[in-house]
Amino acid sequence: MAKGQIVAGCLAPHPPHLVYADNPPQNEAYSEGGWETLRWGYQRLARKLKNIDYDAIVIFTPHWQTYIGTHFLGLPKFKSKSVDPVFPNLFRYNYDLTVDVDLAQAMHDEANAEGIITKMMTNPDFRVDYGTITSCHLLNPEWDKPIVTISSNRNTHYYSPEVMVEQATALGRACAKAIEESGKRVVLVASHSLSHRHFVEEAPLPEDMSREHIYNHSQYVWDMKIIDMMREGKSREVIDIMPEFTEQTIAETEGGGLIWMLGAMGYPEFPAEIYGYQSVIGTGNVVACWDPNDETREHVL
Ligand code: 2X7
Ligand code: FE2
Repeated sequence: MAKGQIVAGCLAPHPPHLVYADNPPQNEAYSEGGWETLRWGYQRLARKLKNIDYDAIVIFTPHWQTYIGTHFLGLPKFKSKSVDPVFPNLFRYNYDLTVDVDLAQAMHDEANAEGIITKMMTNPDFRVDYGTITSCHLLNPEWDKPIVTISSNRNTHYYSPEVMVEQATALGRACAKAIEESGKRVVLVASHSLSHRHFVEEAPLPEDMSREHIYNHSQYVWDMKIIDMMREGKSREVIDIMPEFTEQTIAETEGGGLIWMLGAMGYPEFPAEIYGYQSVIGTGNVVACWDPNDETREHVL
């Protein structure tokens, strides 16, 4: 059997606004659009993924927060309605998704061997978080690939951003090993924004783009710094600076997604493809992809 491999790594933010703005049949709310810079970027990345041969999407989400250990979706099917607790007006999404349980179990076992406390989620009534649904919907609206969702243990808050770097790195190493041994071709997804200060009052019409803007210049400067480093292939430096970035911008990197993904990919030294940057309720969001294949990697933006 050929060794499995990571065929792409995506940084895929999950403001539910982006699904709301797309008006897919699964979502109950109706919008007049909005946030096109991000949505068109996502559409371009989704087209790229269609041309890559892969077996499963593995996604790490900060909105499935676990306080004891790291959990993995552990049943072949999950079907329910995902409602954003903060924006139920925008996001009530009926999902029916398939899980690659073998891959989830292999990652669980390897993580366990690394000394990480782990658990398989086998409650059929478990409601999948909106981070998973939003990023997966935007990257693969057809939902024609099985997924594995990995929860975010609250290391940053229990301990510190430095402990998060250590734990998420160990988890990335374990997942990479499980993928290699599985023989599968896998797309990794870190589902989160960058800087995360946001508005505290919603516009009367959420998709009114005259109300959307960067919330705080310092946060914007930090985001641009991180994105420049991604473009320059400095992923190790991105991780080195992550504790400070996370503290200064209360970034959603606190959940560990990017650390996990770049660690699993062996800290790529090639440039990330950048598909778009835009604020959503003032938070900083970039859609980016690390394509390890020299022949298909593009300079997008
Ligand atoms: O979860 C989110 C987010 N990360 C960013 C923006 C808006 C809403 O929800
Ligand atoms: Fe979020």
